[in-house]
Amino acid sequence: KKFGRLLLTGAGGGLGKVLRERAKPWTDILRLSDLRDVGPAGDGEEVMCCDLADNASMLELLQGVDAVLHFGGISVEDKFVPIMQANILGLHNLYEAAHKAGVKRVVYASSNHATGFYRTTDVIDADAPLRPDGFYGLSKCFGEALSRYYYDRFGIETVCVRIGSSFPEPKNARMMTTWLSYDDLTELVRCALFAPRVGHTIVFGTSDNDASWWDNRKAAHLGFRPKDSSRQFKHLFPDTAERPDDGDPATYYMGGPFVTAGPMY
Ligand code: NAI
Ligand code: 15L
Repeated sequence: KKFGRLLLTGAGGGLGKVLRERAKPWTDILRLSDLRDVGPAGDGEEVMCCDLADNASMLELLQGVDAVLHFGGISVEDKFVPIMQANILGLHNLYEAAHKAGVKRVVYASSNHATGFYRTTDVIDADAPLRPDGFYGLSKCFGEALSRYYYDRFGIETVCVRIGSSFPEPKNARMMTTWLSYDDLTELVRCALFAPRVGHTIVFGTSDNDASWWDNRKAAHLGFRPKDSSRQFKHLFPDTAERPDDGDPATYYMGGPFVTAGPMY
């Protein structure tokens, strides 16, 4: 199966660039959007740059779209107002426009920071109560609740991917647990897009790392099987298995440095 037109938001960002390369086989036309310039449209691409917070532009952006990979927005802790614009108002604009355009499915880049205030000694699944670690995490909680509402009200399916840390390689000891390789990200997004029935699903996005805080059994219907593991980078962070509780909240909360970054006023 292939989509006619797939929209990728955040196409100029770290993960957007990865998916721009890899989403081509899934669609006849890949529509790219971002606030920043994403360069000219290549083969099978369309470029329509706009601000997620601009409702009129978003109505245009979603026209003719079958499914959405929503990777745009503020991706780190920030002051409330910019987060509200991009990630809260932006999410509302996206789903209102998606509903009007008859979009069937959205893959939403949520974040582990929706549950960042759990302890690193806990193991949680998709039904654990939300415990955001800042305004950014709160905005992801809003996106998860909003997408739940649009499924219950209008039947738009969404897979909320609570991405751990998706970078070429783990950057610190915490990321040995949270790392999601680009190949596994691609496979997870593919599963989220093409699994027959997803309703409203929450899945944690990590590779098959030796340590994990997250139990994905409730997302088994996606059929996602990670192939990579942070194990290959063990030499970079040899003391990962026994990270001492040194009294630093960035060590004992899952959200790591995001817990200590905020609140920002
Ligand atoms: P990024 O910051 O590199 O990319 C986000 C893109 O969104 C940027 O190109 C930015 O210009 C665009 N953007 C920001 N505000 C916008 C607005 N108002 N209107 C339109 N576009 C706007 O972030 P990255 O790492 O690529 O993450 C992509 C998504 O995945 C984000 O939603 C982020 O929260 C989420 N995520 C990423 C993780 C990671 O490890 N990379 C971990 C957890 C979640
Ligand atoms: C996120 O949500 C961020 O978008 C990303 O930049 C990483 O810092 C990641 O979480 C993380 O928790 O490592």
